[in-house]
Amino acid sequence: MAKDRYVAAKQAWAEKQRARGAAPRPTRSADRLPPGQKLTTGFPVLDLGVQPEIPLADWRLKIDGAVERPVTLTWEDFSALPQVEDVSDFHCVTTWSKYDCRWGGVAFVTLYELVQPRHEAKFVYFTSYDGYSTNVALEKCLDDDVLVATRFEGAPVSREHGGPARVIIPKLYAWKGAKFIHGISFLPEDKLGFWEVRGYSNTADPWTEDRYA
Ligand SMILES: Nc1nc2c(c(=O)[nH]1)N[C@H]1C(S)=C(S)[C@@H](COP(=O)(O)O)O[C@H]1N2
Ligand SMILES: [Mo]
Repeated sequence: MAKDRYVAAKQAWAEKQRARGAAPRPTRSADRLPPGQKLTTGFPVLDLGVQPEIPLADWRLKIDGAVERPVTLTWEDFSALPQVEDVSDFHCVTTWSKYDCRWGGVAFVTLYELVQPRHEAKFVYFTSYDGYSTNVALEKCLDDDVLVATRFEGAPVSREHGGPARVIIPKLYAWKGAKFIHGISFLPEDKLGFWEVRGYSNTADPWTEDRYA
């Protein structure tokens, strides 16, 4: 199952990379705003009251758990991985949505490929430099629009928006995307994150208004 998703995502990424610059982006459907959401043109900031300052020389991304090859990446290591760019919509559970966010960074599937999760890995647990955490089913992370982003609209992701690097999972409410990312663990069993233990939905689908558990 995860393998099929993985292959499909790799294929979709290849197609997107090929199409970039060649063809204009197809017009999206008119009903792209999920129920109960309002469109914003600004970019609100949501955090736990801490915006950690992480010098790039000190930044690390540890990827471990049920994987064949756990790694701890430096900024240099991370920057040497294949970089992609993707435009997606952003939906916050507090009812604002932002269209056409252009993120750049490393596709989640690239990290998946790097560490080689074992077959028992079914969930992903993300941890951040500000003490935040969140959890997502592995198959949701393998969609072709999921990335660990270091760039927003062509510039480095700002500290308030989760720089140096943050996770983007466009199809889920944005609390599932950890800012200030520090660790990614592949787990056989699910483990609830910061908001998930505080009553937020574990699945977080904006299209079904799956806000609270
Ligand atoms: N590390 C960390 N990541 C986080 C959060 C946080 O408080 N800390 N808030 C989440 C929530 S609730 C949302 S809506 C988005 C907000 O991202 P933004 O501040 O760039 O709008 O980040 C998510 N990721
Ligand atoms: Mo949020």
